[in-house]
Amino acid sequence: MSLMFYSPIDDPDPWREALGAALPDLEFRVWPDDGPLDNVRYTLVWKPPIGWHRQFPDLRAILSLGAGVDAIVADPDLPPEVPIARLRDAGMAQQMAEYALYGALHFHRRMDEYARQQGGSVWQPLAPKLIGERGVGVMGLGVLGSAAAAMLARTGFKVAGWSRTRHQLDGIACWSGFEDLERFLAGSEILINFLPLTPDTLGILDAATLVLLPRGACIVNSARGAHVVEADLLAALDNGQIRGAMLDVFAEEPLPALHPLWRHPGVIVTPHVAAVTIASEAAGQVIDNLRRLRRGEAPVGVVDRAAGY
Ligand code: NDP
Ligand code: OXD
Repeated sequence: MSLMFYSPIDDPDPWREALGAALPDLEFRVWPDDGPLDNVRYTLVWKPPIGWHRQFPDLRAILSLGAGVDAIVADPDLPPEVPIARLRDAGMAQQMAEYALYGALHFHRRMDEYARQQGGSVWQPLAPKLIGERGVGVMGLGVLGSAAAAMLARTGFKVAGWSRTRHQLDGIACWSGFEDLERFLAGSEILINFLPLTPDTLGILDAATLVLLPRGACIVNSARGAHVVEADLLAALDNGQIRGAMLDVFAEEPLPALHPLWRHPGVIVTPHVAAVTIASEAAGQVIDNLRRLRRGEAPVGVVDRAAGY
């Protein structure tokens, strides 16, 4: 019985070591290899190619190396009965909250504007705003969004959150559903995205929604590039509707060298590092799920295929 590891970015060695120590009778294999395909019971994957899972006739579960599973569920050939389990936090919530806090403080304290002033040797104090009056909107109040929202609220920001179903979180004004989106966006001077990429959220930040933010709002996108219609964001940056954007994720990754977002003065680019899967933090969750599966139990963090996350 074996587990097949596939990732274009993750080093398999710490995973082989951790899983080998905890489950010595489970063969750990790294794609591509020339072993038999019919004894692969589990896969541990990041961005597997479409159609890749089809080759394992006796697959029992797909374990994601990430929190987001859009690249896995995009495969129309996945066997419907095979559960997909995603990582829940696994060391990412703290990293994500730090990224969000950094972005929120950067724009709240007008560091983007001071950086531009510095380029022209301009010494010009700008009006401050009290942190408790600065509206920060958190899109997605799941594992990562709720951790970030809590950290932002503890820091003193006026935090609102938006999710599919209604949440109740201390110190955070909670909105839900598309019927609340306009009111949520209207109070978001800094908007931070933690949504999963699903058919409902694809392109959610486009000209029609960006215009609902207060004029001069700033955006932090640490979820998925395809949430943002990049041409609409560039237009909103150019016309001043959006003052600045800190972007970790892009429709095409790596961001192509000639893409205008690289050079836009209002944009900070980071290379999909807001929250990274660290094997030493995440392996315990994967091992726990493999033990559950081998006992015939459902894994933790099963993706709702109909909802897409
Ligand atoms: P969760 O599934 O825990 O949370 C998702 C949240 O989004 C939930 O609150 C959910 O609402 C909400 N949501 C889903 N669909 C809608 C919708 N149509 N309208 C409104 N709200 C919606 O995910 P995580 O917090 O673990 O992860 C979020 C995303 O972060 C991942 O999917 C991934 O894309 C991204 N990510 C990015 C990383 C990076 O380094 N850049 C690293 C890790 C993750 P409800 O609570 O009602 O279900
Ligand atoms: C994830 C990611 O989804 O790193 O975990 O983007």
